Amino acid sequence: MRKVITPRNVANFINGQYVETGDTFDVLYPVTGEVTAKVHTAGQAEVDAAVAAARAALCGPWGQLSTDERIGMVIDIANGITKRFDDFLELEVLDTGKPYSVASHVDIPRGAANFKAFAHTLKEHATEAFRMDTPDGNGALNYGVRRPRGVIGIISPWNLPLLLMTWKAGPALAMGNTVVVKPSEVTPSTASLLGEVMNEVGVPAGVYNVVNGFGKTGAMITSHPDVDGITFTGETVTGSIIIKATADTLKATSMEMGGKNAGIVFEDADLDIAVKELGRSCFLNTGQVCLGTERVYVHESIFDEVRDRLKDYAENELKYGYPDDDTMNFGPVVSDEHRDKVLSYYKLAEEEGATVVTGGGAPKFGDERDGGSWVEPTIWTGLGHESRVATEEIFGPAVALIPFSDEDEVIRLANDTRYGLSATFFTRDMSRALRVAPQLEAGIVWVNSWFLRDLRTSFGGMKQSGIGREGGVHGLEFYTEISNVCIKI
Ligand code: NAD
Ligand code: 6OD
Repeated sequence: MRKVITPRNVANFINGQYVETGDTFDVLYPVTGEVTAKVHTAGQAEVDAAVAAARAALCGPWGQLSTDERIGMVIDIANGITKRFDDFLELEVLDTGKPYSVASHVDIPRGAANFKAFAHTLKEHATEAFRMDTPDGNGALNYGVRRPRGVIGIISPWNLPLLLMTWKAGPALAMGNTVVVKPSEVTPSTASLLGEVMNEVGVPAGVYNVVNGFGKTGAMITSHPDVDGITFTGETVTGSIIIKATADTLKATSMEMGGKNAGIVFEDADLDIAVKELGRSCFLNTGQVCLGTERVYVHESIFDEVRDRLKDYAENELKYGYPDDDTMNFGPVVSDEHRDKVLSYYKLAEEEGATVVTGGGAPKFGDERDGGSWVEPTIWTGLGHESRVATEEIFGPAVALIPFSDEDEVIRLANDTRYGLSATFFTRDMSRALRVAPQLEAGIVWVNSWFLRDLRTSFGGMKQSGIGREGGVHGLEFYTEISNVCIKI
């Protein structure tokens, strides 16, 4: 159903209070293009205040909590999100235009889970200890001590706004840090709302801060002398700028960036599973998932069948509509700017000689949705492995199908990219699964599935898709500092 939209104010959240600056920009509802929010831009004064609050909070009541008390508070944050589930859901849908069916199953539950999953991590993982020999025969004992890194700057993107911000804020707070968050300018609302939950559950002022704005505001955090670490998710180009910006103040960085993830369908695959999982990996969230698949190598013997079945999936399983329509599972992309980028690749694909199997344009509704940011799910054949469309990240609901003939060849093709975030392949042959998986140059490999996440596992990209790993115990490396204590006996 069409929503009646009254634009909201989205304020910064600094030292436990909402701060408006009067310098606002608009967020548009991608379903129709209407203004849904006016966002108060943070300037240097607000960023300085947020960082100062975060630094002071490290030594205040937050820093004095026992580990068990902090774990309890982090679990309260998770429960606080669940209690306000519908409020988070509504704002995420207004900012992104995604279907409720997607946001209620993916974004908001993971927002809460990201706090629960890391609540106990620091407590449950022993640090190292080594006894060493010394010339006097008495020896010495070395043991590691972990402490929070300090003030963490979180710079997050728009595709899964709450999920990807809390993926960093969850472990950061669980391990005793304080944070200054700069959400995407396109989707700032849920990060701001989380400030209310922090106050409701009694998180001390200054522990969680949000500053809004464009890259310029983000740059004030990445170059700030009082920020100890930057964790970033976004485009590779932005990541490179951020790494340079952190050099003068020598900050630790954790970088999760772009991808051009490969899918592979071997000739022995269960095609029911392959088509269903590839349908999700190419089109879920309108193709705006960093782990999604934009190039699928299909064994030549089953190429036509896979092409036809994926076409059927795109044309019959994906349904446009208003976000609250229960049968709807395919929304707009996040903005007109992003729609134009995706459509430029649709045009380029034809220039590069693609055959359009389905889609290739923008839908027309004949109603107010024609003011929104919609594109069609699109499948191409006939593109070369080295075409721009098959090598550059589109970040939309579009996939190139490319035939291959043998295993070594397809491993080489899958790895022939500057990226290395994820890969997903389909086979019934367990020996092949075990043989191929470790040869794929990707931080995350799925076999006969996609986006099946256990938060205890490592997460991150190789090559230009990322530096560092988060998730489970791996987050300890970034969110804590280890000191070695050596005691001579
Ligand atoms: P983006 O890089 O444009 O923006 C990400 C964030 O960086 C935003 O908050 C933005 O305001 C901020 N920013 C921009 N310039 C900055 C600067 N100079 N200094 C500091 N901050 C700055 O990315 P996006 O368009 O929001 O997100 C889409 C991209 O994110 C895609 O490339 C996608 O692959 C990637 N992504 C990666 C992962 C992962 O886990 N590897 C997850 C999700 C998205
Ligand atoms: O599942 C996760 O933990 C995660 N960080 C997913 C990222 C998805 C990218 O769009």
